[in-house]
Amino acid sequence: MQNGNHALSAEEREQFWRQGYLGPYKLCSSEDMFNMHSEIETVLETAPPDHNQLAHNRHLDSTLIHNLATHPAIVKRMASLYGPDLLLWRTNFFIKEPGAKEIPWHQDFNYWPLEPPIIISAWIAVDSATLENSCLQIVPGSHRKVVPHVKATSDMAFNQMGDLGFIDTTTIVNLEMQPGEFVLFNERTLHHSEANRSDKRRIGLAVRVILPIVKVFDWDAPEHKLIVVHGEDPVQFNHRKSDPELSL
Ligand SMILES: O=C(O)CCC(=O)C(=O)O
Repeated sequence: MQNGNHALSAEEREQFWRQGYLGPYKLCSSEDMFNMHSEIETVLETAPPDHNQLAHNRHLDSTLIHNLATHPAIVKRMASLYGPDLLLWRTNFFIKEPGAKEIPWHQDFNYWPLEPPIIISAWIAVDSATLENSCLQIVPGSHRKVVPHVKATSDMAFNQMGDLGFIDTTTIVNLEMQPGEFVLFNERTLHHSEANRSDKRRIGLAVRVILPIVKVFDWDAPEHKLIVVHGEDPVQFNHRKSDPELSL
């Protein structure tokens, strides 16, 4: 994996506040990511110790996923934007096999029990993500407006979606990425991915990081714990895990 100075410039920070996203940046080479594939596939086929959701929170039991989610290329950039104290809340794999449904336009904070709802996500390309196999798409600047969410149509992968009457998709950015690249976006940045109409699988790993002042209300298993990934947790509003107990 890559090392180096990952602090963001003033210009990049300004771009994040203006556009609601940054990147793609490189976490590791495509070859390095390719070499992780078989272990990632093993993780996705192995039941986690404390819940049965194969695609969620595998950083809690897999050293590899933990190391990807907490890589300095991600965490240092997040700290450049949000200050030194950061907690890893969750990770989720988004696995889009050929034929997988569209993920509707949405703002993440609509779904999550966070108070205040401040969160930054990194989305890491495990497979190459192209327009053909339904890469992530975003609307730059959309984070400055709250969009109402409504019941999603049955062709969507989620139950709720942003109301299309409030979404201007004329300025979409297609976040095509090589394996090992990632982007950052915030809780209100509108994002989406088409149905996967190709014959190529597309896996992404989303990493959700909050500030210590953000309280997570009921969501995961009661025993779910957050991890300090940078700085410290001076307020201790959330259950924390001090040392990850990794088994895979
Ligand atoms: O991977 C996708 O297509 C959607 C990802 C997403 O909705 C997210 O990371 O919040």
